[in-house]
Amino acid sequence: MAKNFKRYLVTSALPYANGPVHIGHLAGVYVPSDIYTRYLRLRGCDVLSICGSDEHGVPITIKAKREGITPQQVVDRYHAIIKKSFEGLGIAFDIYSRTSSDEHTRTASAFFRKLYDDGKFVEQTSEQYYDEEAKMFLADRYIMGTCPKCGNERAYGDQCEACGSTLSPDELIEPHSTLSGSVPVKKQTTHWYLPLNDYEQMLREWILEGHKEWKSNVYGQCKSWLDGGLQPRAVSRDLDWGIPVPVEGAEGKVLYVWFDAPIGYISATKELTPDWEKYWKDEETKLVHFIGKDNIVFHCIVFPSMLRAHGDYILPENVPSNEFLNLEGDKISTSRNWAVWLHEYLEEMPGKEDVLRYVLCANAPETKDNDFTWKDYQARNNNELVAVLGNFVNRALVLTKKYYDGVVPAAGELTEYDRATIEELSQIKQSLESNIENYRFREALKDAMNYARIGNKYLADSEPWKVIKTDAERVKTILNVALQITANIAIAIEPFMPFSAAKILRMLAVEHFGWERLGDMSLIEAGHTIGEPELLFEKIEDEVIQRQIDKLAAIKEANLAAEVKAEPQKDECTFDDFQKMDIRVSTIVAAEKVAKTKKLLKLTIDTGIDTRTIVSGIAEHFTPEELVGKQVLVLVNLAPRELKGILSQGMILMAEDATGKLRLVQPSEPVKAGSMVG
Ligand code: B3M
Ligand code: ZN
Repeated sequence: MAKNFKRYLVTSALPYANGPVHIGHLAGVYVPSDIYTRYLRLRGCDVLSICGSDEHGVPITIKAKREGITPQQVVDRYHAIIKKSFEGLGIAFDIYSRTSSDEHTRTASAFFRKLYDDGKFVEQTSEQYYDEEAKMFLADRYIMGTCPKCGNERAYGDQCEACGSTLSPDELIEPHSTLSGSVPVKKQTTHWYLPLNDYEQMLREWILEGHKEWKSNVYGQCKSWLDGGLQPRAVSRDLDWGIPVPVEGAEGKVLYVWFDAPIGYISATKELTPDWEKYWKDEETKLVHFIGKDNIVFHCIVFPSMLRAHGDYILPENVPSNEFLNLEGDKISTSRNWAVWLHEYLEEMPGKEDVLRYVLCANAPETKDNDFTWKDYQARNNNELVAVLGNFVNRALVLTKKYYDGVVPAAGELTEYDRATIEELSQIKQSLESNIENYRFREALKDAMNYARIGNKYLADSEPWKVIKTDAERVKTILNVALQITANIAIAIEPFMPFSAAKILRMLAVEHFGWERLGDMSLIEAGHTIGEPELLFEKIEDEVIQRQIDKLAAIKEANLAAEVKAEPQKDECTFDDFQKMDIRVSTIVAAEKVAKTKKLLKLTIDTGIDTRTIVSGIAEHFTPEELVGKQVLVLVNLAPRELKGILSQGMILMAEDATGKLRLVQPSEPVKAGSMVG
């Protein structure tokens, strides 16, 4: 049963401050949560939107080690980049905080302490891997070894990235510490566990019975966790980065990052308002967590158990989570740099904030994984934003300027067709609202765009540019209707494309309207003078897109090169073996393709000893023209052999790069032909 809420508390997953934000994060979490909160604000609801950087955890300490800086330096750098880029895209959080803040340390410590004092934890001692050289316990990510499933020698203690298996450190064959390289030993350590099994019944009733309306991916994951039976989960770690466990004798132990991070939502709300408790502790607040699908268990099972164990807090009403967005057919990956990074996008595509917001929403992975491609980005911009939305708004404004010097004409009597159009428009609002309220943002965006589609059709059918010659009065009505539709568009698209909504209002020279005015066909009064029309969106040319595609191609090539492992060394040879080879600097004097073959080139070579012919299988790598005049190294005493009826006397030395492309091996400076190599 739909419940009426007094206020909303919207949280967006706290991004790890170990890298910038990319389009996958945006499509999965931040664009949807921003649409949702902007909509609620427009409706005049009491809503807070909370986010911040997640600054603890092992990935941050690993990044710091790798770069030779401190974890604090890592999080300072990325917190600043992430915060600024969110602002740049118009993601309007009420607060963007960070889990290294004092308020958070206080709040998370107090939360732990209360559970501890109330006896909600169980203490357990277990054996864990310890690095005797680095003198510390090893987080799973700090242990490497051979994957028992696929034989990859660089599998981590929690996962093998080669075959995707989830592992535990005990499963690794020949484990070693990535910190010192030494073989870790098992050592006893004590930790605090939250017995999730104690909350199983509560979770079953609350989710499986009470929230059947949750998205099927979220509900399904919860069900399979619950059906599998819950186990106690450690809420502390042996690590030197994080919030110290606030218990005596717990030196060297910190709160597990997934214990402290969700409490970050609470700390940030506290920082924002002294009134924070009513958002967290009053049943009339609707709490909604926007998250990525890899965070479902923490937000639906672990955090609610923590909140219940504490006792004072409400539980989320919904936990909308999207699937993953891929990029040009490949999984987005921070470590492989396979992403479109928000801060780079904002720099390289200035003024195109709404284009990205639009594309990521129109193509959001709401029910299945989806793919972002630059071609699709271009097509959506050119065919939808420019051709439909921009075109309609521009025609309405430009014609008003042209015929009436920008003064809004009064509408005369409406025709049947006008009425039918207005009727069609009036149908949209309800669907738009219900789609947003039920987290179907793609459909909602289609609804919002429908105002422009209908407007476009209205102008195309009514042809004011023709009618002006025969019935000037009628054109006044047409343009009045078109301007009312334009103003409605400014309201409807605001949650999705706030920059463009503001621009339309500026061009109309009117103040901001609230959501309740949506559907009103008298938003703009007759006699009002509009502002200067400008293009709402610009066509994106092929070159601009090609630059982005090329950038990704370069990343792919670099990744490939990094992945290719050098061949193992060949069997030993003696100095005499080597001496037998006669390698000479030579010059290619002529080159031609060998007829009826794809791969062969016939080369005429000046070896300094003689001029001879070599047939080489390199026609797919070089054109004859580019070879002529080049110096190369030639093994001249290789036994001659016949290829396609041509006697080949020697072999040209080549190097193969990571992509399989051949390159000539040349002296760094020109050398006299015939010079010996050795
Ligand atoms: N930092 C995980 C992530 O970025 C995490 C979310 C925390 S939400 C409390 O996938
Ligand atoms: Zn594996």
